[in-house]
Amino acid sequence: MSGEGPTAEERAARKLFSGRVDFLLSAPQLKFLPEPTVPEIAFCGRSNVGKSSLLNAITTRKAIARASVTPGRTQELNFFEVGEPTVLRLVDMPGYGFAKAPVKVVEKWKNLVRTYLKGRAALARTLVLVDARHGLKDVDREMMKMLDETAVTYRIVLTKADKIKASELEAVSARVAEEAKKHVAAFPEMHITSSEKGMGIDALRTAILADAGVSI
Ligand SMILES: Nc1nc2c(ncn2[C@@H]2O[C@H](COP(=O)(O)OP(=O)(O)OP(=O)(O)O)[C@@H](O)[C@H]2O)c(=O)[nH]1
Ligand SMILES: [Mg+2]
Repeated sequence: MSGEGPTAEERAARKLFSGRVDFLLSAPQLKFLPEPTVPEIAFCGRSNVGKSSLLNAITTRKAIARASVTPGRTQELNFFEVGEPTVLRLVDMPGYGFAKAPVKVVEKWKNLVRTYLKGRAALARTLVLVDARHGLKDVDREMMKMLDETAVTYRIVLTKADKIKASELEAVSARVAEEAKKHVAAFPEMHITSSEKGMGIDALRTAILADAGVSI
């Protein structure tokens, strides 16, 4: 990382996300989804990949989204509103690929997520989080395939970058980027982040605002 400070745009984005962020609602079923009044950005990824932590880092909060040590805790679509008045919503999705989840729970999750991702007009962008230590797993590929069939493009976000050496990080990101090329709906540009260290968060905030069409 260079020693340069944040750009004016990144500072403005940080200011917006440090301002009003409120938990709106938790939707365990489609009928509980809020009216699609503002653009939404969805956070998808394997259980324990760091979705809630990333949402906390983006909003400069410690625990607005529950970050758990128990994998698979987020079972609903959790909506957070940003801005005063609200300019966009962040959606914390349930994690997939949790081996211990009962089949019925997995089926319910798949149906909820698939229907939301395929049919949500307000969905501006999906972020697919991938653990930097592990790279893409088959469940991620399955998710990406499903997203390729939706009208919404997605950004791949590597998480927990602080947990591996720079050389390994380079190798994993090169592999993931190469594979992402084969997915029609994947953005060519990848994000490398650490919620713990704040790495890549400034850039991701401005990307989210651009995706949501929010000018700052
Ligand atoms: N070192 C490090 N740990 C992280 C980072 N992000 C998340 N973690 C840890 O990883 C674990 C899971 O993080 P969560 O944010 O709860 O993951 P999640 O994807 O929301 O998990 P589910 O909601 O259960 O699917 C927690 O113990 C976090 O503290 C990171 O950037 N660096
Ligand atoms: Mg979570």
